[in-house]
Amino acid sequence: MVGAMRLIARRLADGIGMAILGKEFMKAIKRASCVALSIGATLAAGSAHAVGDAPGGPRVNQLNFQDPVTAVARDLWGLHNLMLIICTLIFIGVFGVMLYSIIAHRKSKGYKPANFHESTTVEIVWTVVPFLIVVMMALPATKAVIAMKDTTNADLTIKVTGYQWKWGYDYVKGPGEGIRLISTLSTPRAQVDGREPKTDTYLQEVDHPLVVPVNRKIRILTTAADVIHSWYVPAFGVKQDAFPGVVRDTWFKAEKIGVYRGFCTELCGKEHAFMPVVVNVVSDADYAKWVDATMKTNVAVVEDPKRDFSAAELQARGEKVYIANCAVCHQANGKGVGPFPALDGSKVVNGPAVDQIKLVLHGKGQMPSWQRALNDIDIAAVITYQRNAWGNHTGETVQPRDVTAVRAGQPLQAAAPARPAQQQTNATPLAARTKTAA
Ligand code: HEC
Ligand SMILES: [Cu+2]
Repeated sequence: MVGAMRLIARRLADGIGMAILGKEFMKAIKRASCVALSIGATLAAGSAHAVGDAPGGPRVNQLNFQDPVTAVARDLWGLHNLMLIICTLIFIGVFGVMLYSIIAHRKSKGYKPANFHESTTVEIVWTVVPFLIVVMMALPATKAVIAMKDTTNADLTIKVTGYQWKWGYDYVKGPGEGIRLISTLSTPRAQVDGREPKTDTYLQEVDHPLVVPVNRKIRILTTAADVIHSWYVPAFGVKQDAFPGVVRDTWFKAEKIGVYRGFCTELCGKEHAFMPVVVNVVSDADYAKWVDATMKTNVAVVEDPKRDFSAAELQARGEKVYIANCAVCHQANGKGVGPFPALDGSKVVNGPAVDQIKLVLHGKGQMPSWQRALNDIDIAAVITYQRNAWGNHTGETVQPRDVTAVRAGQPLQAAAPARPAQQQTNATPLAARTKTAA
């Protein structure tokens, strides 16, 4: 019965619609509703997939703030609740009086409205009462803001640099001084593309998390190398914009050992959603151990960009740098995709090395500049890798000091910049290079 009625109604609507809008338009509407239906079905299927709480991140269906682990985050939580209570009380008060007046003094009961103008008493009351409420709200809020800005007496100072699209961490003062980390998303692309099931830390995991000791005051200096980013860790109550050319600061003192997750909160381009923040809070002893181990392997501290690197070393390192930074656009197989050119067989990659170094350092069009995001060793390694990967067989290595030279605008050691015909020799063959170094 209902079905039949619905059918009639639809026929009627179709008829009217067609008369008014024409046949083509109705077809388009039907097609659109089909698409909407199938999107709905896909979403429903997706939500059937079990998702768990992200350890150190938000819980499933979490509505309130993340559990605070710093004094500032607790202050924020308290302020949030205080404001909510004040707003709720005002809401109940105002609407209570209003509803009561509307119902109790309604015209049908024979009430005659009062008809007065300018009551000084009322005007004073409705100025003074909100003023007191605002002061009541502003006092604790000001206290919290002042506490957030007090970055003095830090145990450890870390500079956080936002890059499109990763975070750089430089330990500039305190234990671990000199350590430099580049923190890149470690969720495999296959999960993003839906070829693999998503884990609970989907898009909230990185290769090198920031590591800090528990119960120590950590001062964070934020800056950016390209566009504005923002460093945000909800459990710490810390959110600080990172501007290119400007240094801002903030701090936190985590009171509980654990992993905490946040993200970039300033729309910074295409991969904005792919630069999470992960902070590992560890005990003093574990921190000392970590510093020790990291100092031994950390690029900036121990490795000397002036020394000669072996081809195998550069190749192995270059592959890692490539996968972490370049494969997004140029693809892991070097074949490129859409507007991103293939590097396999590319004229630039198989041409003079100096041109490739310049391009990677400075970027071009959609190709980002890497001069600040990667150090000279990484750039030399990734270029060496590209020149000898897939179908490219130049047999050449590019040494970190070549990159240093190009950065400084100097010619390469073996280069003869005055004679373009000799440009090909900019990249010394592997064998020759090894000999000159010996
Ligand atoms: C955001 C996408 C993107 C990323 C990430 C990226 N590139 Fe590129 N790359 C491009 C685009 C686009 C071009 C073409 C530039 C042009 O010619 O206008 C290009 C060109 C190149 C070329 C020249 C290829 C040719 O034949 O013209 C090289 C070499 C290169 N990129 C190396 C790298 C390296 C090394 C990395 C990683 C450190 C990297 N790219 C990361 C987008 C990207
Ligand atoms: Cu960002």
